[in-house]
Amino acid sequence: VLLAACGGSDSTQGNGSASNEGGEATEQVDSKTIRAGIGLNSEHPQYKGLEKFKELVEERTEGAIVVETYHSGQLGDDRSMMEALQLGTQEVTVPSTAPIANFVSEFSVFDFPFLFPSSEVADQVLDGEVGQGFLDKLEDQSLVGLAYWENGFRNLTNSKQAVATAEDFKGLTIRTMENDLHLEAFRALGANPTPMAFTELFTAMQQGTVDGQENPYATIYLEGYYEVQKHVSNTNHIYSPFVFMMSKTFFDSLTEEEQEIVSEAALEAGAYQRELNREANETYLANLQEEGMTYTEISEEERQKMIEAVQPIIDKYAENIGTDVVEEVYSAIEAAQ
Ligand code: TK8
Repeated sequence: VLLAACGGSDSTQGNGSASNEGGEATEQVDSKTIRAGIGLNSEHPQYKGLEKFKELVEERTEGAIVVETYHSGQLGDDRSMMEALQLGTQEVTVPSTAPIANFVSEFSVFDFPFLFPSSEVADQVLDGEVGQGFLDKLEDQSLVGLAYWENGFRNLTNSKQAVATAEDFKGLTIRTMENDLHLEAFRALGANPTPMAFTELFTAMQQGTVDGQENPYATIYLEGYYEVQKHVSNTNHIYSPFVFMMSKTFFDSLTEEEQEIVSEAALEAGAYQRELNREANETYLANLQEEGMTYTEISEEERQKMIEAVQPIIDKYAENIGTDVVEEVYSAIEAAQ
């Protein structure tokens, strides 16, 4: 694009009309473009975080990097967007860790049921050395992990029956993320799990292909699942982190200064996103009830039964991932408490 005297007039000569310096006026302004896509809609804190990232990057690079934001799976689902990053046809996405495990299997550890006791503990583990170690593993997959954001604690909804006990999972057809650990954990609970991309979920519930799903309250409310689901329980069975990642091809094409700017912006936008997300996950349970959903609390006793039901799956995956890696995560969680 040839631009004569564009926005950056303060950095050029004072009376910068197009006529006084041909060289300047016809200089090619090739700003680099980041296409950043996510699965959730524009009301979700995930998108607010992306908008914050855009604002920070465009301001700090003075427009040398332009960020285009896409929500609601406009560019694809978590898996296909990661593939696009690998191919270099998309620059940024922010998937849940569950689909990431299909690229780097160790990521499954973060999806161990009942692993993190709180968001704050998760922050410490993910933002510390252990979390960084996992981000580094993405590089082999041509992906650069820049920050952990938050999806949050997942809760079960369905259209059939209020779920109060471990027994109540029996017979429910539940959509899970595309991740074997999730699949096996729900099977162990007695449910009938069906892995599916997030982008297909609403229709699947609407058409009754699945009875239920599990996601944090923010997603359940902001995606309007109360329109097609009747019951919600605070199963809090898995804490889902998001990973803000960039195409390695693109990251490597940036100057060192630009790399620092995008890295810092991903972290800062992430801190903002986490804050909004926690507020949202706290607020929206009430909204779901206002919309007519029944709410059932899981007793400590029943949660314990759920923990026992999934323990063999956790043990199996711990062995597959490597007990040393898993132990590292466990000790970091302990140290954070
Ligand atoms: C959004 C997904 C979603 C996740 C899921 O792209 O698939 O259920 O919880 O929020 O990452």
